[in-house]
Amino acid sequence: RDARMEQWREARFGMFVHWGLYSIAAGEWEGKPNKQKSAEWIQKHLNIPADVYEKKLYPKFKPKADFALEWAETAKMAGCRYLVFTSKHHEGFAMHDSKVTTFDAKDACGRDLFKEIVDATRAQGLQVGVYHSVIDWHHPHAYAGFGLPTIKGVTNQGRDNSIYVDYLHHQVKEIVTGYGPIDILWWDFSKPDCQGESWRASELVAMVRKHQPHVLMNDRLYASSSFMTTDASLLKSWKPERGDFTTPEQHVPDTGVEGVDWETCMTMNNTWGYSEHDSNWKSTKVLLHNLIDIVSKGGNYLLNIGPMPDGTVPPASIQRMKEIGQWMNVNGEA
Ligand code: FUL
Repeated sequence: RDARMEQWREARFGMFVHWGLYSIAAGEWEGKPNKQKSAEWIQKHLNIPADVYEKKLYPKFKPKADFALEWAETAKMAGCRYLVFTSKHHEGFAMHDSKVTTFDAKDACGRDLFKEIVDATRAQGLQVGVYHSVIDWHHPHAYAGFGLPTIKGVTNQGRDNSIYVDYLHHQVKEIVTGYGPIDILWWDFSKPDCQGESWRASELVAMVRKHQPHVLMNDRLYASSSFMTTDASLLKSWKPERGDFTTPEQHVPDTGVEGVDWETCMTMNNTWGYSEHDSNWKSTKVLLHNLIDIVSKGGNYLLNIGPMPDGTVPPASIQRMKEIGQWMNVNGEA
């Protein structure tokens, strides 16, 4: 494991990218702003049925040429050594060319965006990370106890989750066999009532390892509260059989813990997915302070950008990444 972890540990700083159909909604539905954080959750927050969501957003998905180059160049400019992008978020829309659904980029816009992103990332010399949601609000058989019934009129009645889990495994197999080496698989996420074998996790992990022996995986196929709290004792209770590293979310643990690899993921404003209603940007100074704090405690920092509907990186994010890069040029390691 240590040999596999080496590059990742040395990398220290990565760029996270949340981009999907939710980016088109941009934190608003029929003129109504989503008041909650996390614009990528709009479908759930505003109780939008999957077919209504698809009908409205899918036809509008028209990425610009070379958006992936812009992402990879932004990461490189900031001094990131890896990039993790959403191949599928909870909404269920897949960036790769999937043979088991038409709810994917290839069918929506005629392009395999997964390939475009992986190629651009590699071309900049960055490690490739894939965020893949095991939660799926689109698949008709998926249920997971993530409040699915809170979307009005949707219940788990008549759903056979094992059909969805087959689909999940199939899509992951397409990803790990179709695009060359993948460095990181970033699963998201589980809760006590749906975790581990609910996803047939051991089989899934074994299949991934067979095709990608060196890939690193986070621990979110298993429920864990460590990603929601600052208490380092939760890092201490972490169990390595859950994955290669753990993922405190939106915070920096009080201290690092010997033997536990961890990565803080964080937004620059309040949302992961793009929102026109969120301008609560952290300053570059705060972001750099976090980076230094994290690195000094032995962790990695995965800093998020939420591109606009056509893939353009918001100017406020570009500016911060640029300033971080300037600081890195003067103070960072070679
Ligand atoms: C969370 C997700 O629900 C958010 O939308 C985001 O992707 C974050 C990194 O993980 O658990």
